[in-house]
Amino acid sequence: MFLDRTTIYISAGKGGDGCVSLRHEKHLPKGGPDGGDGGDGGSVVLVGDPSLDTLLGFRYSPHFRAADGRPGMGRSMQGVDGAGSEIPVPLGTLIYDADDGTLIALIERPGQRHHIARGGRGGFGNEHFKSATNQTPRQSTAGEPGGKLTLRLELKLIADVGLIGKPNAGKSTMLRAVSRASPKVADYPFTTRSPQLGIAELPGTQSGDQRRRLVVADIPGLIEGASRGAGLGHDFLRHIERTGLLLHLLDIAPADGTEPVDNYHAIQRELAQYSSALAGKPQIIVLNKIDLVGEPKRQAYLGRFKEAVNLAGGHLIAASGMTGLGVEGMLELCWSLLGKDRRPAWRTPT
Ligand SMILES: Nc1nc2c(ncn2[C@@H]2O[C@H](COP(=O)(O)OP(=O)(O)OP(=O)(O)O)[C@@H](O)[C@H]2O)c(=O)[nH]1
Ligand SMILES: [Mg+2]
Repeated sequence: MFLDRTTIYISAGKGGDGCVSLRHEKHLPKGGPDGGDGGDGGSVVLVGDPSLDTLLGFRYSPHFRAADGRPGMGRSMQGVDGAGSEIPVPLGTLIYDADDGTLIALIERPGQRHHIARGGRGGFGNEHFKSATNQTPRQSTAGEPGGKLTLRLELKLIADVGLIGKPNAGKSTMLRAVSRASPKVADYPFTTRSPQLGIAELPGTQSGDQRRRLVVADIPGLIEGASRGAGLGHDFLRHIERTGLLLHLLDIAPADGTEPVDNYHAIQRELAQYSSALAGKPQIIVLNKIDLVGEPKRQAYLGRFKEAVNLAGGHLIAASGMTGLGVEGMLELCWSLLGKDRRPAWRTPT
Protein backbone atom coordinates (compact mmCIF):
# COMPACT_ATOMS: atom_id res chain seq x y z
CA MET A 1 0.00 0.00 0.00
CA PHE A 2 0.98 3.58 -0.46
CA LEU A 3 2.25 5.36 2.58
CA ASP A 4 2.49 9.01 3.33
CA ARG A 5 5.16 9.49 6.02
CA THR A 6 6.50 12.39 7.94
CA THR A 7 8.34 13.27 11.14
CA ILE A 8 7.19 15.87 13.63
CA TYR A 9 8.75 17.32 16.79
CA ILE A 10 6.73 17.85 19.90
CA SER A 11 7.50 19.74 23.06
CA ALA A 12 5.08 20.26 25.89
CA GLY A 13 5.34 23.37 28.04
CA LYS A 14 7.58 23.63 31.12
CA GLY A 15 5.89 24.14 34.47
CA GLY A 16 6.21 27.59 36.01
CA ASP A 17 8.53 27.92 39.05
CA GLY A 18 7.12 28.25 42.54
CA CYS A 19 7.53 31.66 44.17
CA VAL A 20 9.23 32.66 47.45
CA SER A 21 7.46 35.60 49.06
CA LEU A 22 6.66 36.82 52.57
CA ARG A 23 3.58 38.79 53.37
CA HIS A 24 4.19 42.45 54.08
CA GLU A 25 1.51 44.17 56.11
CA LYS A 26 1.75 47.02 58.61
CA HIS A 27 0.30 45.25 61.61
CA LEU A 28 2.03 41.95 60.73
CA PRO A 29 5.78 42.57 61.06
CA LYS A 30 6.58 38.90 60.57
CA GLY A 31 4.10 37.99 57.82
CA GLY A 32 3.83 34.40 56.78
CA PRO A 33 4.82 32.93 53.42
CA ASP A 34 2.55 33.74 50.47
CA GLY A 35 4.54 32.58 47.40
CA GLY A 36 2.16 30.86 44.99
CA ASP A 37 2.72 27.74 42.91
CA GLY A 38 3.79 27.89 39.28
CA GLY A 39 1.23 27.13 36.57
CA ASP A 40 1.35 23.81 34.71
CA GLY A 41 2.92 23.70 31.25
CA GLY A 42 0.59 23.15 28.29
CA SER A 43 0.15 19.65 26.91
CA VAL A 44 0.24 18.55 23.31
CA VAL A 45 -2.76 16.66 21.98
CA LEU A 46 -3.36 14.92 18.66
CA VAL A 47 -6.90 15.29 17.31
CA GLY A 48 -8.56 13.34 14.47
CA ASP A 49 -9.65 15.80 11.78
CA PRO A 50 -11.85 14.46 8.96
CA SER A 51 -11.14 17.47 6.76
CA LEU A 52 -7.49 16.48 6.35
CA ASP A 53 -6.46 13.86 3.85
CA THR A 54 -2.69 13.89 3.72
CA LEU A 55 0.32 14.59 5.94
CA LEU A 56 1.58 17.17 3.49
CA GLY A 57 1.06 20.17 5.76
CA PHE A 58 3.52 18.78 8.32
CA ARG A 59 6.39 19.05 5.84
CA TYR A 60 6.20 22.81 6.03
CA SER A 61 5.80 23.10 9.77
CA PRO A 62 6.91 20.03 11.71
CA HIS A 63 7.43 21.68 15.11
CA PHE A 64 4.76 21.84 17.78
CA ARG A 65 5.24 23.53 21.10
CA ALA A 66 2.81 24.13 23.93
CA ALA A 67 3.25 27.21 26.12
CA ASP A 68 5.16 27.21 29.45
CA GLY A 69 3.32 27.72 32.73
CA ARG A 70 3.84 31.14 34.32
CA PRO A 71 5.75 31.36 37.65
CA GLY A 72 3.84 31.71 40.88
CA MET A 73 3.64 35.15 42.54
CA GLY A 74 3.28 36.77 45.96
CA ARG A 75 -0.10 37.13 47.64
CA SER A 76 -0.65 33.42 47.04
CA MET A 77 -1.15 33.92 43.34
CA GLN A 78 -0.76 30.81 41.28
CA GLY A 79 0.90 31.18 37.88
CA VAL A 80 -1.29 30.83 34.83
CA ASP A 81 -1.19 27.43 33.11
CA GLY A 82 0.47 27.33 29.69
CA ALA A 83 -1.87 27.02 26.70
CA GLY A 84 -1.98 23.56 25.17
CA SER A 85 -1.26 22.76 21.56
CA GLU A 86 -3.63 20.71 19.41
CA ILE A 87 -2.36 18.97 16.32
CA PRO A 88 -5.04 18.01 13.82
CA VAL A 89 -4.18 14.80 11.96
CA PRO A 90 -6.05 12.95 9.18
CA LEU A 91 -8.14 9.94 10.11
CA GLY A 92 -6.16 6.73 9.77
CA THR A 93 -2.88 8.24 10.98
CA LEU A 94 -0.55 5.88 12.81
CA ILE A 95 1.64 7.56 15.41
CA TYR A 96 5.05 6.04 16.15
CA ASP A 97 7.77 6.99 18.56
CA ALA A 98 10.53 7.90 16.12
CA ASP A 99 13.29 6.87 18.54
CA ASP A 100 12.33 3.28 19.20
CA GLY A 101 9.68 2.66 16.56
CA THR A 102 6.88 1.68 18.93
CA LEU A 103 3.32 2.34 17.85
CA ILE A 104 1.82 4.87 20.23
CA ALA A 105 -1.63 5.46 18.79
CA LEU A 106 -3.95 5.16 15.83
CA ILE A 107 -6.18 8.14 15.24
CA GLU A 108 -9.23 6.99 13.33
CA ARG A 109 -12.30 8.81 14.59
CA PRO A 110 -13.27 12.45 14.05
CA GLY A 111 -12.50 14.40 17.21
CA GLN A 112 -10.54 11.51 18.74
CA ARG A 113 -7.98 12.95 21.16
CA HIS A 114 -4.68 11.50 22.24
CA HIS A 115 -2.52 13.25 24.82
CA ILE A 116 0.91 12.76 23.38
CA ALA A 117 3.06 14.91 25.67
CA ARG A 118 2.13 16.19 29.10
CA GLY A 119 3.11 19.63 30.22
CA GLY A 120 5.45 19.90 33.23
CA ARG A 121 3.80 20.42 36.62
CA GLY A 122 4.20 23.85 38.15
CA GLY A 123 6.64 24.12 41.08
CA PHE A 124 5.51 24.76 44.67
CA GLY A 125 5.69 28.24 46.14
CA ASN A 126 7.01 28.72 49.68
CA GLU A 127 3.48 28.92 51.04
CA HIS A 128 3.31 25.23 50.38
CA PHE A 129 6.13 24.48 52.82
CA LYS A 130 4.64 26.23 55.82
CA SER A 131 4.39 24.05 58.92
CA ALA A 132 4.13 24.34 62.72
CA THR A 133 7.92 24.23 63.05
CA ASN A 134 8.72 26.37 60.05
CA GLN A 135 6.58 29.50 59.94
CA THR A 136 8.67 31.33 57.35
CA PRO A 137 9.93 28.78 54.85
CA ARG A 138 12.08 30.20 52.07
CA GLN A 139 12.11 27.17 49.86
CA SER A 140 10.25 26.62 46.61
CA THR A 141 10.55 24.14 43.76
CA ALA A 142 11.17 24.68 40.09
CA GLY A 143 8.59 23.74 37.47
CA GLU A 144 9.05 20.34 35.82
CA PRO A 145 10.23 20.24 32.24
CA GLY A 146 7.60 19.36 29.63
CA GLY A 147 7.70 16.12 27.66
CA LYS A 148 9.64 16.13 24.39
CA LEU A 149 9.12 13.63 21.61
CA THR A 150 9.92 12.98 18.02
CA LEU A 151 7.05 11.26 16.24
CA ARG A 152 6.81 9.44 12.95
CA LEU A 153 3.39 9.78 11.37
CA GLU A 154 2.17 7.34 8.75
CA LEU A 155 -0.99 7.48 6.72
CA LYS A 156 -2.16 4.84 4.31
CA LEU A 157 -3.38 6.54 1.22
CA ILE A 158 -5.98 5.25 -1.15
CA ALA A 159 -5.54 6.82 -4.53
CA ASP A 160 -8.38 8.91 -5.91
CA VAL A 161 -7.12 8.68 -9.45
CA GLY A 162 -5.33 5.80 -11.21
CA LEU A 163 -3.07 6.43 -14.21
CA ILE A 164 -3.34 3.63 -16.72
CA GLY A 165 -2.03 3.04 -20.20
CA LYS A 166 0.43 1.08 -22.25
CA PRO A 167 4.12 1.19 -21.41
CA ASN A 168 5.65 4.51 -22.51
CA ALA A 169 2.26 6.27 -22.64
CA GLY A 170 3.74 8.95 -20.38
CA LYS A 171 2.11 7.99 -17.07
CA SER A 172 5.13 8.70 -14.89
CA THR A 173 5.81 11.95 -16.70
CA MET A 174 2.21 12.92 -15.97
CA LEU A 175 2.60 12.06 -12.30
CA ARG A 176 5.66 14.30 -12.19
CA ALA A 177 3.69 17.07 -13.85
CA VAL A 178 0.86 17.01 -11.33
CA SER A 179 2.73 16.28 -8.10
CA ARG A 180 6.04 16.46 -6.28
CA ALA A 181 6.59 12.76 -6.85
CA SER A 182 9.57 11.99 -9.03
CA PRO A 183 9.12 8.54 -10.54
CA LYS A 184 11.67 7.47 -13.11
CA VAL A 185 10.89 8.37 -16.70
CA ALA A 186 12.57 6.73 -19.69
CA ASP A 187 11.90 5.96 -23.32
CA TYR A 188 11.67 2.22 -22.85
CA PRO A 189 8.71 0.13 -21.70
CA PHE A 190 8.29 -0.99 -18.09
CA THR A 191 10.33 1.82 -16.64
CA THR A 192 7.89 1.85 -13.75
CA ARG A 193 8.10 -1.44 -11.90
CA SER A 194 6.04 -0.75 -8.82
CA PRO A 195 3.17 1.63 -8.09
CA GLN A 196 4.10 5.21 -7.39
CA LEU A 197 2.03 7.75 -5.65
CA GLY A 198 1.79 11.51 -5.83
CA ILE A 199 -0.42 14.18 -4.38
CA ALA A 200 -1.74 16.74 -6.83
CA GLU A 201 -2.69 20.09 -5.37
CA LEU A 202 -5.31 22.06 -7.26
CA PRO A 203 -5.59 25.81 -6.81
CA GLY A 204 -7.92 26.79 -3.97
CA THR A 205 -11.55 27.45 -4.79
CA GLN A 206 -11.79 30.74 -2.95
CA SER A 207 -8.96 33.15 -2.23
CA GLY A 208 -6.55 30.24 -2.16
CA ASP A 209 -7.54 29.24 1.36
CA GLN A 210 -9.01 25.85 0.69
CA ARG A 211 -6.59 23.21 -0.47
CA ARG A 212 -7.90 20.67 -2.92
CA ARG A 213 -5.85 17.56 -3.22
CA LEU A 214 -5.98 14.42 -5.30
CA VAL A 215 -3.99 11.30 -4.59
CA VAL A 216 -2.76 9.99 -7.93
CA ALA A 217 -1.35 6.50 -8.51
CA ASP A 218 1.02 5.63 -11.33
CA ILE A 219 1.21 1.91 -12.10
CA PRO A 220 3.38 -0.09 -14.49
CA GLY A 221 2.29 -0.12 -18.12
CA LEU A 222 -0.41 -2.55 -19.18
CA ILE A 223 -0.03 -4.82 -22.15
CA GLU A 224 -2.26 -7.32 -23.84
CA GLY A 225 -2.70 -10.28 -21.54
CA ALA A 226 -2.04 -8.17 -18.43
CA SER A 227 -5.28 -9.38 -16.87
CA ARG A 228 -3.96 -12.95 -17.22
CA GLY A 229 -0.61 -12.07 -15.78
CA ALA A 230 1.43 -10.85 -18.76
CA GLY A 231 3.89 -8.01 -18.22
CA LEU A 232 3.90 -6.33 -14.86
CA GLY A 233 0.47 -4.83 -14.94
CA HIS A 234 -1.65 -7.61 -13.56
CA ASP A 235 -0.42 -7.45 -10.04
CA PHE A 236 -0.92 -3.75 -9.98
CA LEU A 237 -4.42 -3.56 -11.34
CA ARG A 238 -5.62 -4.29 -7.83
CA HIS A 239 -3.91 -1.12 -6.65
CA ILE A 240 -6.29 0.93 -8.72
CA GLU A 241 -9.39 -1.12 -7.94
CA ARG A 242 -10.39 1.29 -5.20
CA THR A 243 -9.70 4.53 -7.00
CA GLY A 244 -12.69 6.63 -7.98
CA LEU A 245 -11.48 7.51 -11.45
CA LEU A 246 -9.07 6.34 -14.11
CA LEU A 247 -6.94 8.57 -16.29
CA HIS A 248 -6.34 6.52 -19.39
CA LEU A 249 -3.27 7.89 -21.14
CA LEU A 250 -2.76 7.27 -24.85
CA ASP A 251 0.46 8.12 -26.63
CA ILE A 252 -0.64 9.92 -29.79
CA ALA A 253 2.45 8.84 -31.70
CA PRO A 254 3.66 5.52 -30.27
CA ALA A 255 7.24 4.68 -31.14
CA ASP A 256 6.24 1.08 -31.82
CA GLY A 257 4.04 2.23 -34.69
CA THR A 258 0.77 1.11 -33.11
CA GLU A 259 -2.39 3.20 -33.44
CA PRO A 260 -3.81 5.10 -30.47
CA VAL A 261 -7.28 3.78 -31.29
CA ASP A 262 -6.09 0.17 -31.19
CA ASN A 263 -4.21 0.82 -27.96
CA TYR A 264 -7.33 2.32 -26.46
CA HIS A 265 -9.32 -0.84 -27.21
CA ALA A 266 -6.55 -3.11 -25.99
CA ILE A 267 -6.51 -1.46 -22.56
CA GLN A 268 -10.30 -1.48 -22.30
CA ARG A 269 -10.28 -5.22 -23.02
CA GLU A 270 -7.72 -5.83 -20.30
CA LEU A 271 -9.72 -3.85 -17.77
CA ALA A 272 -12.91 -5.73 -18.66
CA GLN A 273 -11.17 -9.09 -18.38
CA TYR A 274 -9.72 -8.20 -15.02
CA SER A 275 -12.96 -7.09 -13.40
CA SER A 276 -16.23 -5.45 -14.30
CA ALA A 277 -15.72 -3.04 -11.42
CA LEU A 278 -12.52 -1.75 -12.99
CA ALA A 279 -14.04 -1.54 -16.46
CA GLY A 280 -17.04 0.31 -15.06
CA LYS A 281 -15.03 3.03 -13.37
CA PRO A 282 -15.35 6.53 -14.76
CA GLN A 283 -12.50 7.26 -17.15
CA ILE A 284 -10.97 10.31 -18.69
CA ILE A 285 -9.31 9.44 -21.97
CA VAL A 286 -6.21 11.56 -22.37
CA LEU A 287 -4.60 11.93 -25.79
CA ASN A 288 -1.17 12.45 -24.34
CA LYS A 289 2.01 13.95 -25.80
CA ILE A 290 -0.18 16.40 -27.71
CA ASP A 291 2.88 18.66 -27.96
CA LEU A 292 3.97 16.38 -30.78
CA VAL A 293 1.05 17.62 -32.90
CA GLY A 294 1.15 21.18 -34.19
CA GLU A 295 -1.50 23.46 -32.73
CA PRO A 296 -3.66 23.80 -35.84
CA LYS A 297 -4.06 20.05 -36.07
CA ARG A 298 -5.01 19.33 -32.46
CA GLN A 299 -8.77 19.79 -32.74
CA ALA A 300 -8.88 17.72 -35.89
CA TYR A 301 -6.92 15.05 -34.07
CA LEU A 302 -9.40 14.93 -31.20
CA GLY A 303 -12.29 14.88 -33.67
CA ARG A 304 -10.85 11.95 -35.58
CA PHE A 305 -10.33 9.96 -32.39
CA LYS A 306 -13.90 10.64 -31.28
CA GLU A 307 -15.20 9.40 -34.60
CA ALA A 308 -13.17 6.21 -34.44
CA VAL A 309 -14.03 5.33 -30.85
CA ASN A 310 -17.49 5.18 -29.36
CA LEU A 311 -16.87 6.95 -26.06
CA ALA A 312 -20.52 6.74 -25.05
CA GLY A 313 -20.53 10.02 -23.18
CA GLY A 314 -17.02 9.43 -21.79
CA HIS A 315 -14.56 12.28 -21.45
CA LEU A 316 -11.84 12.92 -23.97
CA ILE A 317 -9.14 15.54 -23.59
CA ALA A 318 -5.72 16.32 -25.00
CA ALA A 319 -2.73 16.98 -22.78
CA SER A 320 1.02 16.86 -22.51
CA GLY A 321 2.67 15.76 -19.30
CA MET A 322 5.93 17.05 -20.70
CA THR A 323 4.90 20.64 -21.44
CA GLY A 324 2.00 20.83 -18.97
CA LEU A 325 -0.46 21.62 -21.74
CA GLY A 326 -4.01 20.76 -20.71
CA VAL A 327 -2.86 19.38 -17.35
CA GLU A 328 -4.65 21.88 -15.15
CA GLY A 329 -7.92 21.38 -17.02
CA MET A 330 -7.44 17.63 -16.66
CA LEU A 331 -7.11 17.93 -12.88
CA GLU A 332 -10.17 20.15 -12.66
CA LEU A 333 -12.15 17.60 -14.63
CA CYS A 334 -10.93 14.85 -12.28
CA TRP A 335 -12.01 16.93 -9.31
CA SER A 336 -15.47 17.62 -10.65
CA LEU A 337 -16.05 14.00 -11.70
CA LEU A 338 -15.00 12.71 -8.29
CA GLY A 339 -17.47 15.06 -6.67
CA LYS A 340 -17.62 16.60 -3.25
CA ASP A 341 -18.44 13.43 -1.40
CA ARG A 342 -15.43 11.46 -2.47
CA ARG A 343 -14.12 11.36 1.09
CA PRO A 344 -14.15 9.65 3.41
CA ALA A 345 -16.15 6.91 1.69
CA TRP A 346 -13.22 5.88 -0.46
CA ARG A 347 -10.78 5.94 2.33
CA THR A 348 -10.72 3.22 4.86
CA PRO A 349 -8.33 3.97 7.64
CA THR A 350 -6.35 1.17 9.34
N1 LIG B 1 6.82 14.61 -26.40
C1 LIG B 1 6.40 14.07 -25.26
N2 LIG B 1 7.06 13.01 -24.73
C2 LIG B 1 6.61 12.50 -23.57
C3 LIG B 1 5.48 13.04 -22.90
N3 LIG B 1 5.27 12.30 -21.79
C4 LIG B 1 6.23 11.36 -21.74
N4 LIG B 1 7.05 11.47 -22.82
C5 LIG B 1 8.22 10.61 -23.12
O1 LIG B 1 7.75 9.27 -23.28
C6 LIG B 1 8.66 8.33 -22.71
C7 LIG B 1 7.96 7.46 -21.68
O2 LIG B 1 7.55 8.28 -20.60
P1 LIG B 1 7.16 7.67 -19.16
O3 LIG B 1 6.58 8.80 -18.40
O4 LIG B 1 8.32 6.94 -18.58
O5 LIG B 1 6.04 6.65 -19.59
P2 LIG B 1 5.30 5.55 -18.68
O6 LIG B 1 3.92 5.44 -19.22
O7 LIG B 1 5.43 5.87 -17.26
O8 LIG B 1 6.12 4.25 -19.07
P3 LIG B 1 6.23 2.86 -18.23
O9 LIG B 1 6.53 3.18 -16.83
O10 LIG B 1 7.36 2.15 -18.92
O11 LIG B 1 4.93 2.16 -18.43
C8 LIG B 1 9.79 9.15 -22.12
O12 LIG B 1 10.84 9.20 -23.05
C9 LIG B 1 9.18 10.53 -21.95
O13 LIG B 1 10.13 11.56 -22.00
C10 LIG B 1 4.81 14.17 -23.50
O14 LIG B 1 3.83 14.72 -23.00
N5 LIG B 1 5.33 14.62 -24.67
MG1 LIG C 1 6.24 4.81 -15.80
